[in-house]
This record gives sequence, structure tokens and C-alpha cells, in this order.
Amino acid sequence: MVDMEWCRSLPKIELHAHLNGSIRDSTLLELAKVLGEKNVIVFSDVEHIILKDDRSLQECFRMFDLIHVLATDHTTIKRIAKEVVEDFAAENVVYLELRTTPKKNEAIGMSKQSYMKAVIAGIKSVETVEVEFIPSDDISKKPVKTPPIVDSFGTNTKKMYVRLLLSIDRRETTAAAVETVELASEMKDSGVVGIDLSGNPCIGEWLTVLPALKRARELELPITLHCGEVPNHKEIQAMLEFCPQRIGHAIFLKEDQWKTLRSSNIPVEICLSSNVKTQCVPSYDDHHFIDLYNAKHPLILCTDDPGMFSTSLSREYYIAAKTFGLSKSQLHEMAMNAITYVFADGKVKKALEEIFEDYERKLT
Ligand code: 6MZ
Repeated sequence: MVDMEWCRSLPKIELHAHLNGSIRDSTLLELAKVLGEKNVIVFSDVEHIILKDDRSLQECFRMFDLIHVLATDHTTIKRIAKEVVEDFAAENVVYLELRTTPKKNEAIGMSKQSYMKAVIAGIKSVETVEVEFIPSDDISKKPVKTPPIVDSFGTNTKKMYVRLLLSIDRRETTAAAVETVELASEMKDSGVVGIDLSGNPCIGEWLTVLPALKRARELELPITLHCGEVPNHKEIQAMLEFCPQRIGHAIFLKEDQWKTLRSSNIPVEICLSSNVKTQCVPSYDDHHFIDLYNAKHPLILCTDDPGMFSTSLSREYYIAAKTFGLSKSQLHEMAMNAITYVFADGKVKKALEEIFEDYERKLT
């Protein structure tokens, strides 16, 4: 029988997780308390907002604005990047493609570059698992201080691959979006493997970001787009015609757009809890996951924002199993298939295949 413990023991690949959507509630509360003491915010006003579980899509974006106030400076960014990677490692995530929007804040001397430096410093300071971050020749030989996580199945997370996607926020200007793309290209040797387009889907225009996405393509940066989180059919059409390497969500597609998606074979990053909690999908039973799954369309189960939606990747696998009656071997196959869709190079894919083969050997 599939239970949470089994889902946790399964090696998993996370391809759609936003850094600032993955912060622990305890950390957010701690940061809010400090800002409350400095009279920057009123703690009692934000405490219940942080602890709220169900948020509409628009409430989520208001929450992100609050999170960006709480997690502003380099030290905090470093801390949250470390904690987020450790939390994914604790769920037996063996490859994490973490995405974040590089931020500029002149008042505190932050540039998009220095923001990313802080994120990387956080990833490199992880202590609970050996993190392979920069391509393997630079692999950190730092000893792991805390023993690796061992579960009752005898599997343990010894090593985790982490790569980064730089996100363009839909609020940004073309120039700011191009700046992010250029930065991503400069950082190809520092763990950046692609570009994401995200942000409030009710804000911004496709044509504003298109030049930046075309530039990313010129620079051979793989692209994933948040597509169809709201029923903007003109934009969904344009996104499908652009033919990115992956898309996230894919909720509000019209019949002919489903057909285009199906024939294009663009892999879909599926975020069950996010879609249901934001009420973009009425219930787990109604989720389009099962149509894509039955059609054997490439898909990857992801969390989106484990902090925001109080979930984990193990939990998303468990929800999929419970809702759609998937067996252990189906979940294992789905987790392993994700290797094909990672943006990292062939060497990493090979290493991931070995991790899954090793896991299978231990089971038999
Ligand atoms: C669209 C989302 C999102 O980049 O500051 N983000 N964009 N749809 C979603 N579904 C719920 N969840 C998160 O992480 C937070 C940012 O990620 C994007 C938003 O732009 C949000 O501000 P970073 O690390």
C-alpha cells in the first residue's frame, strides 16, 4: 500500500519550486517578529496571514509581496536558500531545480548579481546532505556535518543535485527581463540551467517578455513558462506556439489547445495542491493530471510553493496515489521519468539514472 512514508523514501525530482514560496512558516514568523520589533511591520497583523492555509491565487501574490518584505537582505536570502535545500533533501529529493527571481534593491546595495550570490552561498552552506551544485568537476568535498537522513527502507539521501532557474516576474519591463536572461547566461557555470516566466498571471503582457525569451533561446537557455493559470486563451496560444522546453500548470486550455499541447509533447510541471488550494482547479478529483497521465503525456509532479501551500513533494506523490489510485511502480516510474525533463546536462541525468537503479535494486 502506498503511504506517506513510502512516498518519502522514493527518490524524487523537483522541477517547479519557487525559492520564496518554499520558506518554512517558522522562519517567516521569526523574520516577521524581528521586523515587528523594528516597527517596520505590525507582527500581530501579519502572524495570521503567514499561518493561513488556503489562499486564492490573488491572495498568494499579496502574500509574496509580504514575503519579499520579510526576506529582503542578503543574509536572509542565504538563510532561506539553505533551509529550502535542506527541506527538499529531507523529502529524498535527489535533484532540485530551484527557481527564483533575481531582485534589485538599491537601498540595501542589492543587485540581481548579489542576490544570486546570496542564494548560491546558501546552497553551498547546506550541512545535512552533500550538495552537488556547480558541475561535477567542482564538486564540493566538504564533509557532511549532520548524518544523512536514513529512513526505514534503508534508503538515504547522501547526495543531492541542485540547479537554478532564473525567473522573470511578469511585472518586469522588457529591459529588466533581458537583464535576467543575460545574467542567467553569465551564470551557466554557476549552476543556472534555464529561465522561468512567472508572477501574477493577471498582470503583464506576453509581448513585453517575448524579446527576453527570444534572447534566452539565442543564448541556448532552456525555458519553462507558467502557462494557463488563468483563462487567458490568447496568451496560452502564444505560449504554445513559442514551444518552450516545459510549461507549468496548464490549467485553462481550450479543446484545440489541449490538442496542440498533446501533439507538441511539451512536458507539463503539475502542481496539484497549488492548483486546488488557489481554486484554479475545483478538486483533486477534477485535476487535469489524470487526463495527461492516461494520455501518456510527459509530466512531472512538483510542489510549486511548499511553504505557501503547506506541502512537500512526498505529499504531492501521496495525493496523486490516493486520488488517482496509482501503484508504487507507477509512482516510481513517474519519478524516474522526470530525469528526461531536467535542464541539467547528460552527466547529471546519468547520475540520476544510477540513483533510481540503485533504489530499485535495494527494493528487490
Ligand atoms: C505564478 C508564482 C507562483 O522568485 O521570489 N510564483 N508565479 N504562479 C504561481 N502559483 C501559485 N508561485 C510563485 O519566489 C516567489 C515568486 O515566484 C512566483 C511569483 O513571481 C512570486 O513572487 P521568488 O523566489
